[in-house]
Amino acid sequence: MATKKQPPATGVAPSPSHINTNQKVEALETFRADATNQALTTNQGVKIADNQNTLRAGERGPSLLEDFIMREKITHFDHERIPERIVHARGSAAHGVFKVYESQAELTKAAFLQDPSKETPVYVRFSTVQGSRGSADTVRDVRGFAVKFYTEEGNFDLVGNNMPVFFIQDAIKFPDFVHAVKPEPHNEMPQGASAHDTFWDFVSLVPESAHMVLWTMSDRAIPRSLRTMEGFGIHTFRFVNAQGKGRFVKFHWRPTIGSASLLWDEAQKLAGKDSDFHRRDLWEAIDNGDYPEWELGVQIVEEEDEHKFDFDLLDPTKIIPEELVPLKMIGKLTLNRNPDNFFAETEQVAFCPGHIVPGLDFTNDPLLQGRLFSYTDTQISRLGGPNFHEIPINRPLAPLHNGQRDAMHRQTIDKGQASYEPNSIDGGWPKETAPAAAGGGFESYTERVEGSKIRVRSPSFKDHYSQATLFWNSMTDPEKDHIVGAYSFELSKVERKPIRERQLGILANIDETLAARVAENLGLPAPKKNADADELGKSSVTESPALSIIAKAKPSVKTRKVAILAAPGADAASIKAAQDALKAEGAHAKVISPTLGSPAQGIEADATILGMPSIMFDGVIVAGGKDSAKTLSESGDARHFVLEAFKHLKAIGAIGDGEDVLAAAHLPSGEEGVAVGSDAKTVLKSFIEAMSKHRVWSRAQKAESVPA
Ligand code: HDE
Repeated sequence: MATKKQPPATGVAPSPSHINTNQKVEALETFRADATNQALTTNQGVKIADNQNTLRAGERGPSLLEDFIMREKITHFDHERIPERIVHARGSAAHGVFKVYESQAELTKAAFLQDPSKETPVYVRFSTVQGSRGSADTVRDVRGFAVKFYTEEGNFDLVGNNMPVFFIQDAIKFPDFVHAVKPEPHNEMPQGASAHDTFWDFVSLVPESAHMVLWTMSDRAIPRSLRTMEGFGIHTFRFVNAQGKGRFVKFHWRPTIGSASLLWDEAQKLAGKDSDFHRRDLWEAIDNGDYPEWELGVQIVEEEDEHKFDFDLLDPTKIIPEELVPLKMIGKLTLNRNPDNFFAETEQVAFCPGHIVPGLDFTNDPLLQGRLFSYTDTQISRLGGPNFHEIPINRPLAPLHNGQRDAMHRQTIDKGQASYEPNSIDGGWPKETAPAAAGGGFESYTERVEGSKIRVRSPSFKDHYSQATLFWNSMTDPEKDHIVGAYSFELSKVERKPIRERQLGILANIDETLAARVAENLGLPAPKKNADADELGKSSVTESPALSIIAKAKPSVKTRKVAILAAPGADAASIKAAQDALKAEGAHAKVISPTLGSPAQGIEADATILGMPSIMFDGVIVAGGKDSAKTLSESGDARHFVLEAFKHLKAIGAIGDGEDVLAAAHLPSGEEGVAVGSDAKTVLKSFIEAMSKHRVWSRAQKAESVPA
C-alpha cells in the first residue's frame, strides 16, 4: 500500500506572500497558444495536409461522411457562441496592476492593501448595461466598471459602475428593471437605448429610481472615453482589520486624467460612424503606452456613526456626499496590457461581488445581498457549469484546494482518495484554517442581527428625492442644459402620454424648474411637487461640486486627439509645427485629408475626412497652404468637418491660409476657442489652451444655431 502524507503538527501551508503581474502572465502562459511556425492540426493533434477541400467521391461527387477533419471543424464552429451576459453584454477589458500607496493595516488586514512595494495583477472589464454584445459603445447608459484583483489571498472582485447609486433598492426588483430597460419583447427594439415606453413606464412607477435616472440623463451616461470615467462600488462594504475592528467603506475610482463626456449629438453619430469608439480608444491608449490610471479612494464611516446621516448607509440609491465624509486616496490602478484574445479573456471573465478576501466583508444592503447569489448562478449557464473558476482568466493565483469534484469541463486532475473533510485517508488534507492564527482564512465579521422574518422596506429607505435634488443643484449650467435635453429627448420617444406625465411628476419632486423645462419641450403643463414629506426627505448637504464633471475638470490635453486638416498643397511646416506642439503636450495628432496620400512634402495622410469625421477628435487644426485651403474650402465634407467641431464646442485652430476654410464654412469669427493667424506658434498656443478645458462651454448658445 502506498504511504500517505502525514500532516504537520499544526497549521497549513501559508499562501505565497508575493504575487506579481509576471506571475499572472506566466500563469496564463500555460494556456496561451502561438501558432507561429506550427503546422495546422486537428484538435487531436493530427497534421492537416489539405484545408481547402472536403473529402469527396470523385472530382464532382458527393462529400463523404468519413471526412473527420471537415466534421470536427464544422462541429466546433457550430458551437462557437456562448450565451451573452444578460446585462453588461457589451464590454472591453484590459490587464493591469494595482498598488497601494501605504499600508492600510489600521483599516483592513487585506494583504493586497498592506505593502506599497507589492503589485497586485488585475483584469478590468468596462461595459454598457442594456445593449447586446454587438451594440454600440456610445449609447446613453450606465457603464460597468468591474475589477478582478488576483491577490495572494484569493480573488477580490470589485464589481462596480460609473455611477455611485442604483435604480432600485432591493434585488427582487432587478429582473423587472432589466426587462423594462432591455429592447421591448414584442419587436426587440430599441437596441441599447432607454428611450422607449417600457423603461419610462417602470421608472415612472418606481420613485426610488429617481436619483439614478437623473444620473443616467446626465453627462455621466455618455463618457468621452472609458479612461475618463469614474468608478464606484456603490454599496457600503466593510473593512475589517487584524484586531477584528470593522468599519464601513465606500469605494471610488478616480481617473488621473480627469473626467470628460461626449455631447449627445456626438454620441449618437459615433454610434453609427464608429460603434467601437470606446473599445478602440482603450485599446489604442494602451498600445500607445498612454496607460489609463485610476486612484482608488475610500470613504470610511466608523460603526458608531452608522445612524448619524440623513439617509441609510444600506440604501444603494444614496451617496455619502464628500462634504460629509471626504475621500481618502489609498492606491493606484494602471491598465498596461491589452488582452491576447477577446473571447478567452474578456468574454469568459466571470465577476462576482461575493469574491472577497479576508479584511473585507459585506453589509446588509438588500441589493448587494441579492447580487451575492446572482453572479455565480448566471455563470453556470453562461460558462457551462460550475467549473468556470478553472478558465485561465478566472483562476486565482492563490493556491486552491477543496473537495469539490467533477462537473462539466473539469480541468484539474485531483489526486488522492478523499474528497471530503474531515478525512483520515488523505492525512486530513486540505484543512480549514480557523482560528485565524493558524492560516489566515476568511472569517465573517460578527454582526449582531435580530428581528422578525418579514418582507418590508425599512422606513429609512423612504426618501427618494433629496439626493436627486442635491445632484441637480450641483450641476453647472451646461450640465443642467444637457439633463433637460436628455429627459426631453427620451420622453419625446415615449408613445404613451400618461407615462410622460407621470415622469414629469417625478421630476417636479426633484426640482420644479427641471420639470417645467422638460414639460415645455414635451408640450405638457408643468406639474408641482406632489410627494409627501417623507418621500421628499431632506439632505443636509445642498450642493456638492464633486458631483459635477465640469466643475472639477483639470485642464490638460494629455492623450486628447486632434485632427490636422490638410489637402494637397498644404504647408508642411505648419503641419509639423502642430504635430510637434501637440506631441510635447502628450496629445495625439492625425493628418486628415480628402483622400489618402501625401498632402504635403514628407507628410502622409492618416485617414480621410469621411473615414475619421471630426466627432472622433477633441480639436481641429486647419493646416496652412493656399492650394490646400482652396480645396478644403470647396469641399462640403471639409466645411462640415470644421462646422461640426464648432457645434460640438471644440477648440479650432487655423494656420495661415487655413483661415479661409473657416470663412468658407461661415464660422462666426472672433469666437472663443477659435485661434487663427499666420504665426503657427501663437495659434497653437491658444489652441492648446482652449482644448485643455475640453470644450468651449461659453459657445454653447451660438453653437445651437449651427446645423447638426
Ligand atoms: Fe450586476 N449583474 N446585478 N450590477 N453587474 C451582472 O453577472 C445583478 C448591479 C455589474 O464585466 C450579471 O456575470 C443583480 C449593481 C457589472 O462581466 C448578473 C443585481 C451593480 C456587471 C448581474 C445587479 C452591478 C454586472 C450579468 C441587483 C453596480 C458586468 C452577467 C441585485 C454595483 C460584469 C454577469 C462583467 C453583471 C446581476 C445590480 C454591476 C445577471 C441581480 C448595483 C459591472 O449576474
